[in-house]
Amino acid sequence: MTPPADDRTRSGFVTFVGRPNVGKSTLTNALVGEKVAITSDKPQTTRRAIRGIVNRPAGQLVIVDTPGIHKPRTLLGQRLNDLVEQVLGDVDAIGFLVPATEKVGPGDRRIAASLDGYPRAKKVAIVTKTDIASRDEITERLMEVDSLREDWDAVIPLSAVANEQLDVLADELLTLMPTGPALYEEGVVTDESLEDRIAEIIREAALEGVRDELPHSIAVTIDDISRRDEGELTDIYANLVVERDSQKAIIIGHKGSRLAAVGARARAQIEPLVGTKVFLKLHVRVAKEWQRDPKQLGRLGF
Ligand SMILES: Nc1nc2c(ncn2[C@@H]2O[C@H](COP(=O)(O)OP(=O)(O)OP(=O)(O)O)[C@@H](O)[C@H]2O)c(=O)[nH]1
Ligand SMILES: [Mg+2]
Repeated sequence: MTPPADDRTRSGFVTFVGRPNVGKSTLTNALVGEKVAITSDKPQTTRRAIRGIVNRPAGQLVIVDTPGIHKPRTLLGQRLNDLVEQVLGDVDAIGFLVPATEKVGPGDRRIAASLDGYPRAKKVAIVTKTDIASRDEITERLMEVDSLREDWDAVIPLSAVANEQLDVLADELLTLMPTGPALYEEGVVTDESLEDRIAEIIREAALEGVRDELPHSIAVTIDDISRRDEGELTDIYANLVVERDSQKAIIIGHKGSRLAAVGARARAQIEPLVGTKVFLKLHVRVAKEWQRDPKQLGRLGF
């Protein structure tokens, strides 16, 4: 069979936006079918614009997962919001996410209204987390979201965790894309570098079980990745960066127990990614108030 001509397939860029923690990254991963973006129950997990590629018979979606939009309290927060704005200016469609379990609030309204600034992009409202919402909640949320804008191309309820209605969303988004050939080769799921993916996996492991301000204070850098033992082992030297000495003590834990658990969790995910056994050496480093310091932010890639 000959593949369909380019003018019969569609391809383009979609970004998911919404408050922190609404499920943008979880949805990105579910559509891609592989974890390309880390997720957590802490707000502001995503700090980069991460591309996930979705291939379907009718075409290709390049999903750009973005940080949650919030009232910034640090320079980092400001830069993350700016990043979202930049991405929004470039995409063919915007998926605006609201969880079925929470009433639409001022933050959601502000984000929905800000989409006026992107007249070229198609707009789809997505009510997420339907697996943990009641029927009444879902209906109420669909109505609330529907009334936020007049120009939704679609309003779709779904669950990324329970895999409900994901095909409906993917099909709808594809119909909104321009015609054209695939933008990434088949088999490619993201254009994130291996180093960045590893750093993110370590950060995700470090986010588990920490509270309050600490999740925001954690950053990860990689010093070195190298193979040894005829390529059967990968050595990874990484830094867990925090903002204060007190946080360093928490991250390390009693006799290093917390840090060891973080390393074990991260390694379990890194090994299948690199395809070898991994020796992971984590070093905890303090960069005072890095979230507010332009120089430090630059060094950490923001
Ligand atoms: N039950 C349920 N939980 C979900 C669903 N989608 C996301 N979650 C959970 O919601 C939390 C936040 O998910 P993320 O995907 O990290 O949210 P996000 O919008 O990317 O968050 P930021 O990157 O911080 O802006 C995690 O604990 C997810 O497991 C869903 O469809 N159902
Ligand atoms: Mg995210």
